[in-house]
Amino acid sequence: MDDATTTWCIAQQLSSEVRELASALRMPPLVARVLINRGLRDEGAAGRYLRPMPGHLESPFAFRQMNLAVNRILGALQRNEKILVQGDYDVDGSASAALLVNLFRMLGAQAEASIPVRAVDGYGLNERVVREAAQKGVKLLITCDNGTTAVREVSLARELGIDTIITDHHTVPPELPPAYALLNPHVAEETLAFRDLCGAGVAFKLALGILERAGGGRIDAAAREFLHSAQSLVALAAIADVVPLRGENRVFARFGLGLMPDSANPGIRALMEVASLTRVPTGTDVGFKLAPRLNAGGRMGRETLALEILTAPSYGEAMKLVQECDVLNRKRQQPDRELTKLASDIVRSDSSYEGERVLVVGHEDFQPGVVGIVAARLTETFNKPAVLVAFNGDNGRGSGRSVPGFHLYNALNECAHLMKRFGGHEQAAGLEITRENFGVLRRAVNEVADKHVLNANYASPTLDLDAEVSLSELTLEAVDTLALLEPFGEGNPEPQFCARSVEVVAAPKVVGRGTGHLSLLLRQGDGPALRAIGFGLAALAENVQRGDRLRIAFSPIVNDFRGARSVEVSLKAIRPE
Ligand SMILES: [Mn+2]
Repeated sequence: MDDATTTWCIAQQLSSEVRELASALRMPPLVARVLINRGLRDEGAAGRYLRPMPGHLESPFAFRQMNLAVNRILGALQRNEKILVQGDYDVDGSASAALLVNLFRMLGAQAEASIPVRAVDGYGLNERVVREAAQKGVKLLITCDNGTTAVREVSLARELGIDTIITDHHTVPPELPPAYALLNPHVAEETLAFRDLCGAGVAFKLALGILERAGGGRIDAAAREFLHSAQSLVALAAIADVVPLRGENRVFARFGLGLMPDSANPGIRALMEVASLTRVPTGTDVGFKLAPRLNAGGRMGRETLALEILTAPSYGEAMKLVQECDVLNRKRQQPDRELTKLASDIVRSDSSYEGERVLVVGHEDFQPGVVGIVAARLTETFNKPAVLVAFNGDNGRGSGRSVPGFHLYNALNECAHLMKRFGGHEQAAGLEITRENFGVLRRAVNEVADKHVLNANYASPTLDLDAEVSLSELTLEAVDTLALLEPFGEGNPEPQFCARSVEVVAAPKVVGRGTGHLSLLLRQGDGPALRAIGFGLAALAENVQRGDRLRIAFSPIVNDFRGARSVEVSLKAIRPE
Protein backbone atom coordinates (compact mmCIF):
# COMPACT_ATOMS: atom_id res chain seq x y z
CA MET A 1 0.00 0.00 0.00
CA ASP A 2 2.91 2.21 -0.72
CA ASP A 3 3.55 3.34 -4.26
CA ALA A 4 3.45 0.01 -6.13
CA THR A 5 6.37 1.10 -8.33
CA THR A 6 8.66 1.30 -5.30
CA THR A 7 11.09 -1.60 -5.13
CA TRP A 8 11.83 -2.95 -1.67
CA CYS A 9 15.56 -3.71 -1.68
CA ILE A 10 16.18 -6.06 1.20
CA ALA A 11 19.84 -6.58 2.10
CA GLN A 12 20.96 -10.10 3.02
CA GLN A 13 23.64 -11.16 5.46
CA LEU A 14 25.27 -14.54 5.97
CA SER A 15 23.94 -15.84 9.26
CA SER A 16 27.40 -17.16 10.19
CA GLU A 17 28.85 -13.68 9.66
CA VAL A 18 26.07 -12.08 11.75
CA ARG A 19 26.66 -14.56 14.59
CA GLU A 20 30.43 -14.03 14.58
CA LEU A 21 30.30 -10.22 14.58
CA ALA A 22 27.51 -10.15 17.17
CA SER A 23 29.46 -12.35 19.56
CA ALA A 24 32.76 -10.52 18.97
CA LEU A 25 31.09 -7.17 19.78
CA ARG A 26 28.75 -8.69 22.42
CA MET A 27 25.83 -7.07 20.68
CA PRO A 28 22.44 -8.27 19.45
CA PRO A 29 22.41 -9.85 15.97
CA LEU A 30 20.02 -7.10 14.83
CA VAL A 31 22.85 -4.56 15.29
CA ALA A 32 25.43 -6.82 13.64
CA ARG A 33 23.23 -7.11 10.54
CA VAL A 34 23.10 -3.33 10.14
CA LEU A 35 26.87 -3.00 10.70
CA ILE A 36 27.58 -5.64 8.05
CA ASN A 37 25.31 -3.80 5.61
CA ARG A 38 27.37 -0.68 6.14
CA GLY A 39 30.54 -2.50 5.20
CA LEU A 40 31.74 -2.86 8.83
CA ARG A 41 32.44 -6.56 8.70
CA ASP A 42 35.29 -6.94 11.15
CA GLU A 43 35.55 -6.17 14.82
CA GLY A 44 38.12 -3.37 14.40
CA ALA A 45 36.21 -1.38 11.79
CA ALA A 46 32.90 -1.89 13.62
CA GLY A 47 34.53 -0.81 16.91
CA ARG A 48 35.85 2.43 15.37
CA TYR A 49 32.40 3.08 13.93
CA LEU A 50 30.63 2.44 17.23
CA ARG A 51 33.11 4.50 19.25
CA PRO A 52 34.54 7.20 16.97
CA MET A 53 37.35 9.20 18.60
CA PRO A 54 39.06 12.46 17.59
CA GLY A 55 42.25 10.38 17.49
CA HIS A 56 40.83 8.67 14.38
CA LEU A 57 41.17 11.92 12.42
CA GLU A 58 44.02 12.09 9.93
CA SER A 59 46.68 14.75 10.59
CA PRO A 60 45.76 18.15 9.14
CA PHE A 61 49.20 18.18 7.51
CA ALA A 62 48.01 15.45 5.14
CA PHE A 63 46.74 18.38 3.03
CA ARG A 64 49.52 19.20 0.57
CA GLN A 65 49.40 22.93 1.28
CA MET A 66 48.58 22.87 5.01
CA ASN A 67 52.12 23.73 5.93
CA LEU A 68 52.07 26.72 3.60
CA ALA A 69 48.71 27.90 4.99
CA VAL A 70 49.69 27.45 8.66
CA ASN A 71 53.01 29.26 8.25
CA ARG A 72 51.35 32.18 6.44
CA ILE A 73 48.74 32.50 9.21
CA LEU A 74 51.30 32.26 12.04
CA GLY A 75 53.26 35.00 10.24
CA ALA A 76 50.12 37.14 10.08
CA LEU A 77 49.56 36.62 13.82
CA GLN A 78 53.15 37.63 14.58
CA ARG A 79 52.93 40.78 12.45
CA ASN A 80 49.41 41.50 13.75
CA GLU A 81 48.06 41.70 10.19
CA LYS A 82 44.37 42.27 9.54
CA ILE A 83 42.64 39.03 8.56
CA LEU A 84 39.30 38.72 6.78
CA VAL A 85 37.37 35.44 6.96
CA GLN A 86 34.93 35.06 4.08
CA GLY A 87 32.09 32.66 4.87
CA ASP A 88 28.62 32.04 3.52
CA TYR A 89 25.07 32.36 4.87
CA ASP A 90 24.14 28.69 5.09
CA VAL A 91 24.95 26.54 8.14
CA ASP A 92 28.23 25.23 6.73
CA GLY A 93 29.41 28.64 5.52
CA SER A 94 28.46 30.29 8.83
CA ALA A 95 29.79 27.52 11.08
CA SER A 96 33.15 27.39 9.30
CA ALA A 97 33.53 31.19 9.43
CA ALA A 98 32.52 31.17 13.12
CA LEU A 99 35.06 28.42 13.80
CA LEU A 100 37.94 30.50 12.39
CA VAL A 101 36.74 33.78 13.93
CA ASN A 102 36.52 32.09 17.35
CA LEU A 103 40.02 30.68 16.84
CA PHE A 104 41.52 34.04 15.92
CA ARG A 105 39.72 35.72 18.81
CA MET A 106 41.25 33.17 21.20
CA LEU A 107 44.68 33.81 19.66
CA GLY A 108 44.24 37.57 20.01
CA ALA A 109 44.37 38.30 16.27
CA GLN A 110 42.67 41.12 14.37
CA ALA A 111 40.09 39.13 12.42
CA GLU A 112 36.69 39.95 11.00
CA ALA A 113 34.22 37.87 9.06
CA SER A 114 32.26 38.71 5.95
CA ILE A 115 29.10 36.99 4.76
CA PRO A 116 27.66 37.81 1.33
CA VAL A 117 24.44 39.81 1.12
CA ARG A 118 22.30 37.37 -0.78
CA ALA A 119 20.27 39.76 -2.95
CA VAL A 120 23.36 41.82 -3.93
CA ASP A 121 26.30 39.43 -3.95
CA GLY A 122 24.87 35.97 -4.62
CA TYR A 123 27.06 33.45 -2.85
CA GLY A 124 30.75 33.14 -2.13
CA LEU A 125 33.50 35.69 -2.56
CA ASN A 126 32.89 38.83 -4.61
CA GLU A 127 34.74 41.85 -5.93
CA ARG A 128 33.05 44.35 -3.58
CA VAL A 129 34.32 42.50 -0.50
CA VAL A 130 37.85 42.23 -1.89
CA ARG A 131 38.04 45.97 -2.68
CA GLU A 132 36.65 46.98 0.71
CA ALA A 133 39.08 44.65 2.46
CA ALA A 134 42.02 46.19 0.61
CA GLN A 135 40.87 49.66 1.66
CA LYS A 136 40.70 48.56 5.29
CA GLY A 137 44.26 47.26 5.08
CA VAL A 138 43.48 43.54 5.16
CA LYS A 139 46.56 41.50 4.22
CA LEU A 140 45.19 37.98 4.51
CA LEU A 141 41.89 36.65 3.23
CA ILE A 142 40.70 33.19 4.29
CA THR A 143 37.65 31.77 2.56
CA CYS A 144 35.61 28.97 4.03
CA ASP A 145 33.06 26.77 2.34
CA ASN A 146 33.72 28.81 -0.82
CA GLY A 147 36.54 30.20 -2.96
CA THR A 148 37.54 27.26 -5.15
CA THR A 149 35.90 28.82 -8.22
CA ALA A 150 36.72 32.46 -7.37
CA VAL A 151 39.47 32.90 -9.98
CA ARG A 152 38.65 36.55 -10.72
CA GLU A 153 38.20 37.64 -7.11
CA VAL A 154 41.36 35.91 -5.85
CA SER A 155 43.35 37.43 -8.73
CA LEU A 156 42.01 40.85 -7.77
CA ALA A 157 42.95 40.29 -4.12
CA ARG A 158 46.45 39.42 -5.22
CA GLU A 159 46.74 42.58 -7.34
CA LEU A 160 45.61 44.58 -4.29
CA GLY A 161 48.28 43.01 -2.07
CA ILE A 162 46.12 40.47 -0.24
CA ASP A 163 47.12 36.79 0.07
CA THR A 164 44.22 34.34 -0.06
CA ILE A 165 43.99 30.99 1.69
CA ILE A 166 41.06 28.95 0.44
CA THR A 167 39.36 26.34 2.64
CA ASP A 168 36.54 24.72 0.71
CA HIS A 169 34.98 21.42 -0.31
CA HIS A 170 33.18 22.37 -3.52
CA THR A 171 33.91 20.66 -6.80
CA VAL A 172 37.22 21.76 -8.30
CA PRO A 173 37.05 23.40 -11.78
CA PRO A 174 39.87 23.03 -14.34
CA GLU A 175 41.19 26.56 -13.69
CA LEU A 176 42.27 27.12 -10.09
CA PRO A 177 42.38 30.56 -8.48
CA PRO A 178 45.87 32.01 -7.80
CA ALA A 179 45.59 31.44 -4.04
CA TYR A 180 48.49 31.45 -1.57
CA ALA A 181 47.24 28.04 -0.43
CA LEU A 182 44.26 25.96 -1.48
CA LEU A 183 42.82 23.45 1.00
CA ASN A 184 40.12 21.46 -0.75
CA PRO A 185 39.97 17.66 -0.38
CA HIS A 186 38.75 17.36 -3.98
CA VAL A 187 41.90 18.85 -5.53
CA ALA A 188 43.12 16.03 -7.79
CA GLU A 189 46.62 15.82 -6.25
CA GLU A 190 45.38 15.43 -2.67
CA THR A 191 45.84 11.95 -1.23
CA LEU A 192 43.70 12.31 1.89
CA ALA A 193 42.33 9.23 3.57
CA PHE A 194 38.89 10.86 3.67
CA ARG A 195 37.67 13.40 1.10
CA ASP A 196 34.01 13.98 1.91
CA LEU A 197 34.56 16.71 4.52
CA CYS A 198 32.16 19.65 4.68
CA GLY A 199 33.49 23.23 4.59
CA ALA A 200 33.63 23.40 8.39
CA GLY A 201 35.55 20.09 8.43
CA VAL A 202 38.25 21.67 6.26
CA ALA A 203 38.27 24.82 8.44
CA PHE A 204 38.63 22.55 11.50
CA LYS A 205 41.68 20.89 9.96
CA LEU A 206 43.24 24.31 9.38
CA ALA A 207 42.49 25.35 12.99
CA LEU A 208 43.96 22.11 14.32
CA GLY A 209 47.05 22.59 12.14
CA ILE A 210 47.54 26.12 13.51
CA LEU A 211 47.09 25.02 17.14
CA GLU A 212 49.39 22.00 16.76
CA ARG A 213 52.12 24.12 15.17
CA ALA A 214 51.68 27.08 17.54
CA GLY A 215 51.85 24.81 20.59
CA GLY A 216 54.80 22.84 19.28
CA GLY A 217 52.65 19.71 19.12
CA ARG A 218 51.01 20.26 22.53
CA ILE A 219 47.38 21.26 22.86
CA ASP A 220 46.76 23.32 26.04
CA ALA A 221 43.49 23.50 27.99
CA ALA A 222 42.16 26.59 26.19
CA ALA A 223 42.94 25.05 22.81
CA ARG A 224 41.23 21.82 23.83
CA GLU A 225 38.08 23.67 24.86
CA PHE A 226 38.14 25.54 21.56
CA LEU A 227 38.50 22.27 19.62
CA HIS A 228 35.56 20.75 21.48
CA SER A 229 33.28 23.65 20.54
CA ALA A 230 34.68 23.58 17.03
CA GLN A 231 33.75 19.90 16.65
CA SER A 232 30.17 20.75 17.54
CA LEU A 233 30.21 23.40 14.81
CA VAL A 234 31.49 20.82 12.31
CA ALA A 235 28.81 18.35 13.44
CA LEU A 236 26.06 20.89 12.74
CA ALA A 237 27.60 21.81 9.39
CA ALA A 238 28.16 18.22 8.25
CA ILE A 239 24.56 17.22 8.91
CA ALA A 240 23.10 20.44 7.47
CA ASP A 241 25.32 20.21 4.38
CA VAL A 242 24.26 16.58 3.85
CA VAL A 243 27.78 15.17 3.50
CA PRO A 244 27.98 11.40 4.14
CA LEU A 245 28.17 10.76 7.90
CA ARG A 246 30.93 8.18 7.57
CA GLY A 247 34.66 8.19 8.25
CA GLU A 248 35.90 11.51 9.63
CA ASN A 249 32.43 13.05 9.32
CA ARG A 250 31.12 10.40 11.68
CA VAL A 251 33.89 11.31 14.16
CA PHE A 252 32.87 14.98 13.99
CA ALA A 253 29.13 14.30 14.06
CA ARG A 254 29.16 11.75 16.87
CA PHE A 255 31.70 13.53 19.03
CA GLY A 256 30.52 17.05 18.22
CA LEU A 257 26.84 16.34 18.95
CA GLY A 258 27.82 14.53 22.14
CA LEU A 259 29.51 17.70 23.42
CA MET A 260 26.62 20.03 22.61
CA PRO A 261 24.59 19.86 25.84
CA ASP A 262 27.62 21.20 27.77
CA SER A 263 29.09 23.30 24.98
CA ALA A 264 31.38 26.17 25.88
CA ASN A 265 29.91 28.01 22.87
CA PRO A 266 27.05 30.23 24.14
CA GLY A 267 25.36 30.23 20.73
CA ILE A 268 25.12 26.45 20.67
CA ARG A 269 23.66 26.37 24.20
CA ALA A 270 21.08 29.05 23.31
CA LEU A 271 20.07 27.18 20.15
CA MET A 272 19.59 23.97 22.14
CA GLU A 273 17.52 25.83 24.71
CA VAL A 274 15.18 27.44 22.16
CA ALA A 275 14.78 24.09 20.36
CA SER A 276 13.92 22.48 23.76
CA LEU A 277 16.79 19.99 23.48
CA THR A 278 18.22 18.90 26.81
CA ARG A 279 19.96 15.68 25.69
CA VAL A 280 22.47 14.88 22.95
CA PRO A 281 20.80 15.86 19.64
CA THR A 282 20.18 13.19 17.02
CA GLY A 283 20.76 13.69 13.29
CA THR A 284 17.03 14.33 12.96
CA ASP A 285 17.16 17.01 15.67
CA VAL A 286 19.85 18.85 13.73
CA GLY A 287 18.00 18.47 10.42
CA PHE A 288 14.61 19.58 11.72
CA LYS A 289 15.25 21.77 14.76
CA LEU A 290 18.72 23.31 14.70
CA ALA A 291 19.74 23.72 11.04
CA PRO A 292 16.45 25.37 9.92
CA ARG A 293 16.85 27.99 12.65
CA LEU A 294 20.45 28.70 11.67
CA ASN A 295 19.44 28.90 8.00
CA ALA A 296 16.51 31.24 8.57
CA GLY A 297 18.64 34.43 8.63
CA GLY A 298 20.23 33.70 5.25
CA ARG A 299 16.82 33.08 3.75
CA MET A 300 15.15 36.16 5.20
CA GLY A 301 17.67 38.94 4.52
CA ARG A 302 19.68 38.60 7.79
CA GLU A 303 22.62 36.77 6.28
CA THR A 304 25.03 37.34 9.19
CA LEU A 305 22.64 36.06 11.88
CA ALA A 306 23.95 32.46 12.05
CA LEU A 307 27.55 33.74 12.25
CA GLU A 308 26.55 36.19 15.01
CA ILE A 309 24.92 33.38 17.00
CA LEU A 310 27.87 31.03 16.69
CA THR A 311 30.40 33.74 17.64
CA ALA A 312 28.28 35.39 20.38
CA PRO A 313 30.46 36.30 23.37
CA SER A 314 27.79 35.64 26.02
CA TYR A 315 24.75 33.47 26.60
CA GLY A 316 22.49 36.53 27.00
CA GLU A 317 23.56 37.94 23.65
CA ALA A 318 23.27 34.55 21.96
CA MET A 319 19.76 34.10 23.34
CA LYS A 320 18.58 37.42 21.88
CA LEU A 321 19.95 36.42 18.46
CA VAL A 322 18.48 32.92 18.58
CA GLN A 323 15.07 34.37 19.43
CA GLU A 324 15.39 36.66 16.43
CA CYS A 325 16.13 33.69 14.20
CA ASP A 326 13.20 31.77 15.68
CA VAL A 327 10.85 34.56 14.57
CA LEU A 328 12.42 34.59 11.08
CA ASN A 329 12.14 30.81 10.90
CA ARG A 330 8.41 30.94 11.55
CA LYS A 331 7.99 33.68 8.92
CA ARG A 332 10.00 31.65 6.43
CA GLN A 333 7.76 28.61 6.66
CA GLN A 334 4.88 30.46 4.99
CA PRO A 335 6.56 31.33 1.61
CA ASP A 336 8.18 27.92 1.77
CA ARG A 337 4.88 26.12 1.64
CA GLU A 338 3.34 28.50 -0.91
CA LEU A 339 6.28 28.26 -3.28
CA THR A 340 6.45 24.48 -2.99
CA LYS A 341 2.81 24.39 -4.06
CA LEU A 342 3.43 26.85 -6.91
CA ALA A 343 6.40 24.83 -8.19
CA SER A 344 4.55 21.49 -7.98
CA ASP A 345 1.53 23.02 -9.75
CA ILE A 346 3.76 24.25 -12.59
CA VAL A 347 5.27 20.78 -13.03
CA ARG A 348 1.92 18.97 -12.82
CA SER A 349 0.07 21.31 -15.20
CA ASP A 350 2.73 21.34 -17.91
CA SER A 351 2.86 17.92 -19.57
CA SER A 352 6.24 18.67 -21.18
CA TYR A 353 7.81 18.05 -17.75
CA GLU A 354 6.59 14.43 -17.74
CA GLY A 355 9.17 13.24 -20.25
CA GLU A 356 12.05 15.17 -18.71
CA ARG A 357 14.56 13.57 -16.40
CA VAL A 358 15.54 16.84 -14.74
CA LEU A 359 12.91 19.37 -13.65
CA VAL A 360 14.11 22.89 -14.52
CA VAL A 361 11.50 25.36 -13.31
CA GLY A 362 11.67 29.15 -13.31
CA HIS A 363 9.27 31.80 -12.00
CA GLU A 364 9.14 35.48 -11.05
CA ASP A 365 7.53 34.66 -7.70
CA PHE A 366 10.19 32.22 -6.54
CA GLN A 367 12.47 33.77 -3.91
CA PRO A 368 16.23 33.29 -4.10
CA GLY A 369 16.21 32.53 -0.36
CA VAL A 370 14.05 29.44 -0.56
CA VAL A 371 14.70 27.95 -4.01
CA GLY A 372 17.03 25.37 -2.44
CA ILE A 373 14.43 24.09 0.01
CA VAL A 374 11.72 24.08 -2.63
CA ALA A 375 14.00 22.24 -5.09
CA ALA A 376 14.58 19.62 -2.37
CA ARG A 377 10.82 19.20 -1.92
CA LEU A 378 10.28 18.86 -5.69
CA THR A 379 13.03 16.24 -5.85
CA GLU A 380 11.29 14.28 -3.09
CA THR A 381 7.85 14.59 -4.65
CA PHE A 382 8.79 13.73 -8.24
CA ASN A 383 11.91 11.65 -7.56
CA LYS A 384 13.83 13.60 -10.20
CA PRO A 385 16.64 16.12 -9.87
CA ALA A 386 15.15 19.63 -9.72
CA VAL A 387 16.62 23.05 -10.51
CA LEU A 388 14.58 26.07 -9.46
CA VAL A 389 15.32 29.55 -10.75
CA ALA A 390 13.96 32.74 -9.20
CA PHE A 391 13.75 35.50 -11.79
CA ASN A 392 14.23 39.14 -11.01
CA GLY A 393 13.96 41.07 -14.29
CA ASP A 394 16.35 39.51 -16.78
CA ASN A 395 18.39 37.84 -14.10
CA GLY A 396 17.80 34.46 -12.49
CA ARG A 397 19.27 32.88 -9.36
CA GLY A 398 18.75 29.19 -8.98
CA SER A 399 19.40 26.22 -6.80
CA GLY A 400 19.25 22.53 -7.62
CA ARG A 401 18.98 19.26 -5.73
CA SER A 402 19.68 15.86 -7.19
CA VAL A 403 18.80 12.22 -6.62
CA PRO A 404 21.34 9.46 -5.85
CA GLY A 405 23.22 8.43 -8.98
CA PHE A 406 22.98 11.75 -10.85
CA HIS A 407 25.94 14.13 -10.50
CA LEU A 408 24.25 17.52 -10.71
CA TYR A 409 27.42 19.61 -10.71
CA ASN A 410 28.93 17.58 -13.56
CA ALA A 411 25.70 17.87 -15.53
CA LEU A 412 25.68 21.66 -15.10
CA ASN A 413 29.36 21.77 -15.94
CA GLU A 414 28.55 20.39 -19.38
CA CYS A 415 26.27 23.42 -19.86
CA ALA A 416 28.70 25.88 -18.22
CA HIS A 417 28.60 28.31 -21.15
CA LEU A 418 24.88 28.97 -20.56
CA MET A 419 25.30 30.29 -17.02
CA LYS A 420 26.90 33.39 -15.55
CA ARG A 421 28.21 31.33 -12.65
CA PHE A 422 27.53 28.07 -10.91
CA GLY A 423 29.00 25.84 -8.26
CA GLY A 424 28.17 22.89 -6.12
CA HIS A 425 28.48 19.17 -5.62
CA GLU A 426 27.05 15.88 -6.73
CA GLN A 427 23.76 16.39 -4.87
CA ALA A 428 23.31 20.18 -4.75
CA ALA A 429 24.25 23.20 -6.84
CA GLY A 430 23.65 26.93 -7.16
CA LEU A 431 23.65 29.02 -10.32
CA GLU A 432 23.04 32.39 -11.94
CA ILE A 433 21.56 32.66 -15.42
CA THR A 434 19.91 35.20 -17.73
CA ARG A 435 16.23 34.77 -18.55
CA GLU A 436 17.22 34.43 -22.20
CA ASN A 437 19.29 31.29 -21.54
CA PHE A 438 16.85 29.59 -19.18
CA GLY A 439 14.95 27.56 -21.80
CA VAL A 440 18.22 26.53 -23.44
CA LEU A 441 19.59 25.35 -20.09
CA ARG A 442 16.45 23.30 -19.44
CA ARG A 443 16.94 21.49 -22.76
CA ALA A 444 20.70 21.15 -22.37
CA VAL A 445 20.60 19.69 -18.84
CA ASN A 446 18.01 17.18 -19.96
CA GLU A 447 20.13 16.19 -22.94
CA VAL A 448 23.02 15.56 -20.56
CA ALA A 449 20.76 13.50 -18.29
CA ASP A 450 19.40 11.46 -21.21
CA LYS A 451 22.91 10.76 -22.44
CA HIS A 452 24.33 9.76 -19.05
CA VAL A 453 21.52 7.85 -17.46
CA LEU A 454 19.95 6.15 -20.44
CA ASN A 455 20.48 2.84 -18.74
CA ALA A 456 20.30 3.90 -15.13
CA ASN A 457 17.04 3.42 -13.28
CA TYR A 458 17.53 6.36 -10.95
CA ALA A 459 13.96 7.50 -11.61
CA SER A 460 12.36 4.40 -10.09
CA PRO A 461 12.15 4.76 -6.33
CA THR A 462 13.58 2.17 -3.98
CA LEU A 463 13.12 1.51 -0.30
CA ASP A 464 16.40 0.23 1.14
CA LEU A 465 15.91 -2.20 4.00
CA ASP A 466 18.71 -3.52 6.21
CA ALA A 467 17.23 -6.98 6.67
CA GLU A 468 14.12 -9.06 6.90
CA VAL A 469 13.66 -9.81 10.59
CA SER A 470 11.31 -11.62 12.85
CA LEU A 471 9.51 -9.24 15.22
CA SER A 472 10.82 -11.30 18.14
CA GLU A 473 14.29 -9.87 17.40
CA LEU A 474 13.07 -6.40 18.39
CA THR A 475 13.96 -6.64 22.04
CA LEU A 476 14.35 -3.47 24.10
CA GLU A 477 18.07 -4.19 24.43
CA ALA A 478 18.52 -4.63 20.66
CA VAL A 479 16.61 -1.46 19.80
CA ASP A 480 18.45 0.56 22.47
CA THR A 481 21.76 -0.68 21.06
CA LEU A 482 20.82 0.55 17.56
CA ALA A 483 21.07 4.09 18.99
CA LEU A 484 24.86 3.61 19.06
CA LEU A 485 24.74 3.96 15.27
CA GLU A 486 23.45 7.57 15.57
CA PRO A 487 23.68 10.19 14.20
CA PHE A 488 21.65 9.07 11.22
CA GLY A 489 21.57 11.03 7.99
CA GLU A 490 23.21 11.02 4.59
CA GLY A 491 25.46 7.96 4.14
CA ASN A 492 24.32 6.50 7.45
CA PRO A 493 20.56 6.07 7.22
CA GLU A 494 18.31 5.16 10.10
CA PRO A 495 18.11 1.33 10.19
CA GLN A 496 15.00 0.06 8.42
CA PHE A 497 13.76 -3.52 8.36
CA CYS A 498 10.90 -5.53 6.98
CA ALA A 499 8.80 -8.35 8.38
CA ARG A 500 6.39 -10.75 6.67
CA SER A 501 3.17 -12.43 7.72
CA VAL A 502 2.26 -9.76 10.21
CA GLU A 503 -1.35 -9.91 11.34
CA VAL A 504 -3.49 -6.88 12.15
CA VAL A 505 -5.03 -7.78 15.51
CA ALA A 506 -7.32 -4.76 16.11
CA ALA A 507 -9.21 -2.28 13.96
CA PRO A 508 -6.82 0.44 12.66
CA LYS A 509 -7.00 3.84 14.30
CA VAL A 510 -6.15 7.32 13.11
CA VAL A 511 -4.40 9.50 15.68
CA GLY A 512 -2.73 12.91 15.84
CA ARG A 513 -3.32 16.27 14.21
CA GLY A 514 -2.79 17.47 10.64
CA THR A 515 -2.77 14.71 8.05
CA GLY A 516 -2.94 12.19 10.90
CA HIS A 517 -1.05 9.04 11.75
CA LEU A 518 -2.03 5.42 11.29
CA SER A 519 -1.98 3.36 14.48
CA LEU A 520 -2.01 -0.44 14.26
CA LEU A 521 -1.70 -3.34 16.63
CA LEU A 522 0.30 -6.13 15.00
CA ARG A 523 1.38 -9.67 15.78
CA GLN A 524 3.63 -12.17 14.06
CA GLY A 525 2.91 -15.85 14.70
CA ASP A 526 2.11 -16.36 18.37
CA GLY A 527 4.38 -13.52 19.50
CA PRO A 528 3.16 -10.60 21.64
CA ALA A 529 1.16 -7.74 20.10
CA LEU A 530 3.27 -4.80 18.95
CA ARG A 531 2.12 -1.23 18.45
CA ALA A 532 2.92 0.33 15.05
CA ILE A 533 2.60 3.97 14.10
CA GLY A 534 2.68 5.25 10.52
CA PHE A 535 3.47 8.97 10.69
CA GLY A 536 1.40 10.83 8.09
CA LEU A 537 -0.03 7.52 6.82
CA ALA A 538 -3.62 8.01 8.07
CA ALA A 539 -4.91 7.68 4.48
CA LEU A 540 -4.01 3.98 4.55
CA ALA A 541 -6.44 3.27 7.41
CA GLU A 542 -9.34 2.55 5.08
CA ASN A 543 -7.37 -0.13 3.23
CA VAL A 544 -6.52 -2.09 6.36
CA GLN A 545 -8.82 -4.31 8.38
CA ARG A 546 -8.54 -6.45 11.45
CA GLY A 547 -7.35 -9.91 10.41
CA ASP A 548 -5.36 -8.68 7.36
CA ARG A 549 -1.91 -10.10 6.78
CA LEU A 550 0.74 -7.56 5.85
CA ARG A 551 4.33 -7.17 4.88
CA ILE A 552 5.68 -4.12 6.72
CA ALA A 553 8.73 -1.88 6.29
CA PHE A 554 9.65 -0.07 9.48
CA SER A 555 12.18 1.44 11.87
CA PRO A 556 12.02 0.21 15.45
CA ILE A 557 11.58 2.92 18.09
CA VAL A 558 11.46 3.00 21.87
CA ASN A 559 8.33 4.54 23.33
CA ASP A 560 8.93 6.07 26.73
CA PHE A 561 5.57 6.59 28.38
CA ARG A 562 6.06 7.93 31.91
CA GLY A 563 9.19 5.89 32.32
CA ALA A 564 7.64 2.65 31.00
CA ARG A 565 9.82 1.89 28.00
CA SER A 566 8.60 -0.41 25.25
CA VAL A 567 9.47 -1.21 21.64
CA GLU A 568 7.20 0.02 18.87
CA VAL A 569 7.70 0.29 15.13
CA SER A 570 7.52 3.37 12.94
CA LEU A 571 5.95 2.18 9.66
CA LYS A 572 7.54 3.31 6.40
CA ALA A 573 5.29 1.29 4.09
CA ILE A 574 2.87 -1.62 4.22
CA ARG A 575 1.79 -4.12 1.59
CA PRO A 576 -0.87 -6.81 1.62
CA GLU A 577 0.50 -10.35 1.52
MN1 LIG B 1 29.36 23.46 2.29
